[in-house]
Amino acid sequence: LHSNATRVGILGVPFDKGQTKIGVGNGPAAIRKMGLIERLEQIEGKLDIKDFGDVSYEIPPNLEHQNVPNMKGYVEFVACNHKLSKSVENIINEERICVTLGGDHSLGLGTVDGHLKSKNENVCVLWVDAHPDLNTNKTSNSGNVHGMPMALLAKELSDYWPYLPGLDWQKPIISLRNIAYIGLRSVDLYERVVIDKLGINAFGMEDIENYGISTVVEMAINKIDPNKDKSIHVSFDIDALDTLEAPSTGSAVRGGMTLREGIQLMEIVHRTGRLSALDLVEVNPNIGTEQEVHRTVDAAIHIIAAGLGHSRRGLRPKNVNTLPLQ
Ligand code: 4U7
Ligand code: MN
Ligand code: MN
Ligand code: MN
Repeated sequence: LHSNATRVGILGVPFDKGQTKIGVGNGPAAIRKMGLIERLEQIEGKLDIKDFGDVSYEIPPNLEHQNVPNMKGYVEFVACNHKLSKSVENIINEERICVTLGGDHSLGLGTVDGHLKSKNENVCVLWVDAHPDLNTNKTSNSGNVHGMPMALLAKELSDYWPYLPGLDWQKPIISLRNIAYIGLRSVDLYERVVIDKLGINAFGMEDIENYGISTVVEMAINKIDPNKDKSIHVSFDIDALDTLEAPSTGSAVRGGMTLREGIQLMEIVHRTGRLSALDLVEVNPNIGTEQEVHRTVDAAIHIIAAGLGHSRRGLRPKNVNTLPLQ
């Protein structure tokens, strides 16, 4: 391989305890099985891809009997994310773009944490999602922790949490100034209050309609990385896409992004040259028909490939002179 090939690390997180539907833990296997790596190998310039397999974790004995009110699966969530954070940190330290395959979105805690540690906090996050995932255990109606990772990551919300046993490693935390949402259309009451009060960069579906996706992505990146010197983290919840594009997911909301908009978003991020981590989460192969699962997983692969440099213009031949053109 060419020495300056883009280096990529693939990491599976078959974690499903952040919500209550069966199957989201099968996401990584489904994405790999449909040929993710083979499709990435076709990208121009040849990527240097290393598959790190799936994250496994054990519950440390001192955590076993802990729990926090209205946070389902708390100990598994804490244990898995601790391990995940270290893996992501190591992969980014190897100068690889860390592509994390979920699993539910509670894993965003560990991936962003590992990224922050590796890059000395010089990180900005694009959270591409129908939902802001900004609930605390006091505001959540569901108690599902996949709706809480942003609230745990945000510096400005740290006073709103009770003591969280086993989460002391989750430092540093990130300022909401360095975070932007794209694709929002299902925002809970308190999430709305927090977004408005703290002036979080939030680009909803109506902004995509008004400005178009490329302007929205450029506005978002300009807000969170005005000097163009930050390491970019994209946490892409497949439910950001419209239900017709990605039906096999646990919290589908209609009226979402087209796959074309998702691809365009990722192409723009790729062109910055600063993408260091990409999460692709909430693909649930146990939801929907075989055809719907296929469509959803295929969409996920298109999103990842666009972020890593796949071009819709096609490949350039190595030597034009040998082509059978008259
Ligand atoms: B996902 C929800 F109430 N806000 O907290 C909640 F609408 O990672 C949904 O974005 C969370 O898929 C969705 O349970 C979490 C609900
Ligand atoms: Mn999410
Ligand atoms: Mn979501
Ligand atoms: Mn396809």
